[in-house]
Amino acid sequence: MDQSNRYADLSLNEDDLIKGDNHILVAYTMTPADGYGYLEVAAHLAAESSTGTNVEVSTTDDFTKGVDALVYEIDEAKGTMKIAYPIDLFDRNITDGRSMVVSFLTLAIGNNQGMGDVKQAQMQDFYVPRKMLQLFDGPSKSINDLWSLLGRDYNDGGYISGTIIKPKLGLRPEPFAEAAYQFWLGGDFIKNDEPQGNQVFCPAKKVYPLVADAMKRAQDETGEAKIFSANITADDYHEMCARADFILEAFGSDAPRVAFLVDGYVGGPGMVTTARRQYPSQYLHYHRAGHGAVTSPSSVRGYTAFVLSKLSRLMGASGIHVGTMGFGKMEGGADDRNIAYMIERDSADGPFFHQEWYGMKPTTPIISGGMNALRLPGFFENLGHGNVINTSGGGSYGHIDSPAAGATSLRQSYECWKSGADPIEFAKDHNEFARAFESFPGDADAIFPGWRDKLGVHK
Ligand code: CAP
Ligand code: MG
Repeated sequence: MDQSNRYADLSLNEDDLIKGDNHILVAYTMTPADGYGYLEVAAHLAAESSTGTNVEVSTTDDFTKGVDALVYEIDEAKGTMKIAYPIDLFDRNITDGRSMVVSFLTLAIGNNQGMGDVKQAQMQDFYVPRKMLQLFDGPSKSINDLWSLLGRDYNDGGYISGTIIKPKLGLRPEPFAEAAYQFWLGGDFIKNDEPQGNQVFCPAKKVYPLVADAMKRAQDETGEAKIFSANITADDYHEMCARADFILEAFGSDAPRVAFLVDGYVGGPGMVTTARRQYPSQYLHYHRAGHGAVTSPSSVRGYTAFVLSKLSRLMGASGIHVGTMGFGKMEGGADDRNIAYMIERDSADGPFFHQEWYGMKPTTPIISGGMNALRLPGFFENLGHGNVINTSGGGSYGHIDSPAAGATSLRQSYECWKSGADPIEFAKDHNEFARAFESFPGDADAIFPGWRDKLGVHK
């Protein structure tokens, strides 16, 4: 049934909708299934995403029609469409009247993902009006708080060198804590890997006190503050809180420098919000493991990595993994820098919509995935700055000298880029950075051809 007479109004003007401050706007790529018209399917998608179904129902009244989502733009040639969602459609907390991301997802990317007349539909961007933006939690802590905890300038603390305890699984408590200590002798920030939690061979109640002791010893030895991002991901709310409470108690006076890691894609907005609202004093680290199922460039459904990152800021993630923009091991490209800009700035352009954040705290771009000291300079050059958290697992524990040398090589890599120095020349005076070339010879060959002769390194 063609519902475009009700769920489409192509005369609507986007600037007017934005001025009206009463609609969330969403842009999708969409291809109708064979035999269906473009506007017909777009309108059906709007119906199913708001007040309708596939047929008219007798219970609809005039008020209902007043909150219809409306298709206001289509470009059949490009395969894109835009829907204006009245903000009153979205669910509000009965506890405090605020908004919830899960309601936005249920409507804007819910049933419309499985309709028989849609061949593919993927959310590319969305715009949140100020009136609605103010109802989302947003981050409680940001990179500024980490810089402060690290004793740096609150507004410009620069690069945070980090790692992930590797191997991903299989370490028992003592070697786990030792791996942490060894990295902290050169680096700032350590995270649990995304599946690390309370494995039977590495009980949380055994390992976290040892990691806390490792942090204390590394701080004493280096004279520098250190940060640990502890994974509190769990299906159950009470389990999450039990983990968080135990970890904070285990770290004691160092607890302010404990961030909480949540596997936010597989856990969902509810899990992220549990961490955000129950532990607002801790930096909230959103790991996005699994997101590729919907965000991979090969996907034609769900939403993009850009959308996921923007959603995470609304949820209150202090930082989210944004990929390595073509410089690491995961999918992504140089243009993904717009993801970083959207979550770290107060005003930014997405692929379809400009967004003002009106002072909502920024979400830190967290850079991880196959990174090492050799790959970082190109990354920083592409992004244009190094005010990020970088977690290099292989790039630290794969350094041929030590995890601490790996950590130092990351820091030196940032200093090299920031100073504008030539990396080969810089390596001649910075041993850990130079040894990264020998640690990752494949990368060295690809990024710095002729490095062996220039550095006097022979096989
Ligand atoms: C990186 C990592 C990260 C992924 C995340 C891993 O380890 O810990 O979880 O890269 O990807 O488990 O692979 P390495 P993204 O540093 O050893 O590669 O940040 O793109 O979500
Ligand atoms: Mg990982």
